[in-house]
Amino acid sequence: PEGTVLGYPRIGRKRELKKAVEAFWGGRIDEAELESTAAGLRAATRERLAVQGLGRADSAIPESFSYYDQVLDAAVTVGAIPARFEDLRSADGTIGLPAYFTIARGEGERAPLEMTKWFDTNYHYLVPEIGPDTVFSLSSDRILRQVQEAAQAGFRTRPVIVGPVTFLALAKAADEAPEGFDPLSRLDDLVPVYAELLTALKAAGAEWVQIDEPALVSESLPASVAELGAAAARAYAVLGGLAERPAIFVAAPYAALDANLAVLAAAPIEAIGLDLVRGTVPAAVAGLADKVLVGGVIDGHNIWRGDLAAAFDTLEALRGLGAAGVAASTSTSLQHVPHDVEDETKLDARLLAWLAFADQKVAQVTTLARGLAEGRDAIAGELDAASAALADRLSAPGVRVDAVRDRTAALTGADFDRGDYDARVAAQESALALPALPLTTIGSFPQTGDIRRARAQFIRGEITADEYDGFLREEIGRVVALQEELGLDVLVHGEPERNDMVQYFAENLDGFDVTENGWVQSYGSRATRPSILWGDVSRPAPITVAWSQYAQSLTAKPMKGMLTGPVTILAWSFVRDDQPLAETANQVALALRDEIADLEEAGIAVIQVDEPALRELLPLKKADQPAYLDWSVASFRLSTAGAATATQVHTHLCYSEFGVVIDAIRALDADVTSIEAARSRMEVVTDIAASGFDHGIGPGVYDIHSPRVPQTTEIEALLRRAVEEIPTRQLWVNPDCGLKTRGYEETNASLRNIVEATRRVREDIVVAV
Ligand code: THG
Ligand code: ZN
Repeated sequence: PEGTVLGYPRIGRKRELKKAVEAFWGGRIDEAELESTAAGLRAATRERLAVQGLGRADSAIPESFSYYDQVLDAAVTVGAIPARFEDLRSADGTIGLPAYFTIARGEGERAPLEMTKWFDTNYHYLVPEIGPDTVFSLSSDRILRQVQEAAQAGFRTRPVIVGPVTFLALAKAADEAPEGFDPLSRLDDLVPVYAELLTALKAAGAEWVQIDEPALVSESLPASVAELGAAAARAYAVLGGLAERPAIFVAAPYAALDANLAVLAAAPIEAIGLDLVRGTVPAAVAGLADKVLVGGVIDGHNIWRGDLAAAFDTLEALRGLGAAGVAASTSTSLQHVPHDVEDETKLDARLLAWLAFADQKVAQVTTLARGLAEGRDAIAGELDAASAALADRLSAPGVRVDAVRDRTAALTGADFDRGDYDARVAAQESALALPALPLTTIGSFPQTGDIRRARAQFIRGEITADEYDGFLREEIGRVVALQEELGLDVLVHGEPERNDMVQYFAENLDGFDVTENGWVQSYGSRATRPSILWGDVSRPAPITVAWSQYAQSLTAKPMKGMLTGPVTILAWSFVRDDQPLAETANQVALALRDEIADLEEAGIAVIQVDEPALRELLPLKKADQPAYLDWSVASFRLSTAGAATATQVHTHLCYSEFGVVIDAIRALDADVTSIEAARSRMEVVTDIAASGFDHGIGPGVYDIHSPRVPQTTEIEALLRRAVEEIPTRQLWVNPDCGLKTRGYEETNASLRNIVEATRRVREDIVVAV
């Protein structure tokens, strides 16, 4: 076919999959009912894709469903599960749905697979654990059954699976593996199982298979690009050489394939997928003459309708490489965008015309495919309509606002610099008078059913703004009283007024809109609704000030003002693509800078600007990383550098890979940084100490991602390890992350233990001094 997409959202336009999966976990529906809901979603997807113009019988429709995660799907298909879950296999060795979910979510003392970011997206996958003794064997026929299910409904679809190189490149060494073990060393043992799968897929009626190998584009994995290429050459020599197999389409989304294009071109496969949104049309290489090149010209990462004529030009340039065929596609799976613009009823019609969610992108692909088949004239109307929408977008009110642009244009170096750190420490010490090892929390307190109910009632108009306001004030009062009773030193108001730490700011800044139904899977059954940043950003009025001021009025202890940083606001939104991210980030930063000034004016002396997503947008290509770190760090500094010397600026970062960004964290120049550390048993403090980091640091002592309450002795041991490696004057005590997803029972017990552990460690410090 001349057009396809690399994958489609799986959660359902009304999040039907989330609801069914969570009902199954809760015992409210049985496995058969879950299977039947999922089959209904798959059927609806095939039908939908066919209606948008993808062929029913030519393998253009991907079979890309997943109950939880595509990497877990691959692990279960090839039987590569950790030893601690082996007993969950059925008598015949297969891994059923309940076992699949247990591996994803853990059970009692059996930890689940670790979760981490999928390339440079906001999607999280489950990390396979591979050791020297991991046995690879086909352990699930789910993908075969989906191909057969499609055939029964009159479709010939194209099964999609994460490829063997990417699977191993993303895996971590199993606990029992020897030091230095590399999962990629097991490639030759894994490939035969993929071979068996391909042969079975052919027998099940699949004419094509899509094997996703995004690892081949990444320069940010433990294996080098050359090592990954060598692995791909070995794997695809075997798979391509099979007598009985479907045609093989290897997709390489998320960035340019660069040198590994030559590897795939030389392999005995039939089609190669290129990301031509992140990458450009490559130079010709040997081996293309018998390949189909699938040009990923429609952005799978973003929701803009975009420049369709330019996309068609790109496909025509791709034709110049002399491949056997060229097809139109998306740059990545559409799992990263919501289902359908048609489900938005409240967005401005003008904005709607600029957008393309998954269904609209499928239609764009089929338009381009028609152009490839029939010539440019056949689609001139569609190309012109897209160009007109783009022109309208560029000239629409709010997209370019002179006052906002004048302000960013006038910035100078001094606007990014807070001044001498030692002077800040002295001023803050006398302003705040905190004890050694000051105790604080990251910001949010549990979002109880009562809070969510009140918000829903307010949105539906069932309670008045005054009633809702009163409810929130009461909630803040309770949270402040609790922290005083516990004996924390720097308090927070708990953020009951926020649904989501990005959406809340998007709702209160100009230049953004939020969606009603624009859900995108984040991990497993969880999703977010990324906001749409479409115009120049400014702050029409103070956002958080009244809440912080009210909370401060309830206590003599310092109350922390709570903001989300510019990089995270960008990372967790769909961002305009018509100007450099650096420019957009500076606009957001200036809005936050104004908010900080207003917080100070209202008497707030400690202000936290969270950047949990700082690591997330790091480009996959090494050459792009320094520029990214420059502008991202600069935007944080711009947001905070207006703060007074005596104002203590905090930041918080969630994920643990600090090695990569430690220099950037230092460059943020926050007075205090809190980070995740409990799960790694404080190992990260060694990196911090070794890096010479000399500002305040709060390595988390409580893993809030688990319902477990840490014991006092355990926390005390973590703190003592931190005290050994990091000077006491730098150290803060806090949980790993916000408490939003926890219940009050665990929160109270855990915080009480943290306070007691800190008291014990403080005693020894005082004695030692
Ligand atoms: N906000 C936004 N993006 C994020 C996070 C966030 N991306 C990364 C990380 N945090 C992802 N983590 C989660 C954790 C929980 C949920 C989603 C992403 C979650 N979502 C609810 C659900 O799926 O039921 C819906 C929440 C809602 O009603 O808005 O629980 O914190 N922007
Ligand atoms: Zn966090």
